[in-house]
Amino acid sequence: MRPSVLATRATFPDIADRLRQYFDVTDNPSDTIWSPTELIERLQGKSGVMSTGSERIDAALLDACPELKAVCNVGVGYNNIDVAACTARGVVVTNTPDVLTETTADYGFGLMMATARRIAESDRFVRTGAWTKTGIHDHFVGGDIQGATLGILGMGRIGRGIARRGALGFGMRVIYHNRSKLDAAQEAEAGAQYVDKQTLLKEADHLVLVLPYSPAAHHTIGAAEIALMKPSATLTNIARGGIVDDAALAAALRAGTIAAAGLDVFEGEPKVHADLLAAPNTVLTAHIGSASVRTRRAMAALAIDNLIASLGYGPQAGAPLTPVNAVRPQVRS
Ligand code: 8YV
Repeated sequence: MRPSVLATRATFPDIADRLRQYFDVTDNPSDTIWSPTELIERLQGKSGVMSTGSERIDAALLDACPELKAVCNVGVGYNNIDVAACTARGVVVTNTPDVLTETTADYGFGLMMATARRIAESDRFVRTGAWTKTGIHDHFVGGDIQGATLGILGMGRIGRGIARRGALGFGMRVIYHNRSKLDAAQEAEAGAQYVDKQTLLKEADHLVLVLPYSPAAHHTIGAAEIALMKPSATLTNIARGGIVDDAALAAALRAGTIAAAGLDVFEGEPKVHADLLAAPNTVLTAHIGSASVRTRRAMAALAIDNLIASLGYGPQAGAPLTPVNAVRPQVRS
């Protein structure tokens, strides 16, 4: 009997067809967001799931779905998955790193630029019809990128990509803070210099957050951290909601503690804090850092190849391409 798998969100049909070569597939063409109970119902009898950040895979779900053997997430981040609970139950977990690095670094850099140069704010102004004269001295003046200091918190693959763009493309001084310091060769390649967190906050003209979410990283940036930043500084978050205390950020933006914020991720998204929605000096986007057609297709393809391999089938049988835990699946074919 062919194993059954579940794809929780609508994906590219031509790529998803590959799954049907090996499995009976239940998918979600209408892209409905299922409640935890609905998800558990749909996972009954399924050996594998192609999941996304919208679904929480925790111990309670795993206990209710004992046949589940593989959780293959579409996304480099996997804070929606309790990896320890999966490992303890022999469930393979995979993610989709690398294929999204450059696209997401492009986006982080672009959001930072849009924020510093007030692009969205000016766009909104033009649309109101209130533009009657081309201003000179105080007309949407923002912060420079060229020659400014770029601060990066979290220096994984995407952080290093953003650093390279700043150092090589825009002549920025790039400083970073990370749990571990890069080695000299990596620092030279990224054009970035390690500093402590306080120095990063104090010296960055534009601070970009790219660290993974974990409970320990909750509210890494709150009122106290924002207070250390320059009043002219910008803050860009492409990491995860919850890394920033959104209420504290909204208050700081209103008070002029910092100049502006570019946010692609939010606490409790897709809900957005009302004070952030109301703040003129924000650029708010809908968690689209990796959203280029090529990259989203590559992410889906990688997640599908991981699922096939994790259930012991296909050319990579038993050896998922990008595993998160060390559970080794049985080979079936
Ligand atoms: C995904 C992301 O779109 O890769 C990640 O971690 O945040 C995004 O690229 C999101 O996770 C959807 O699952």
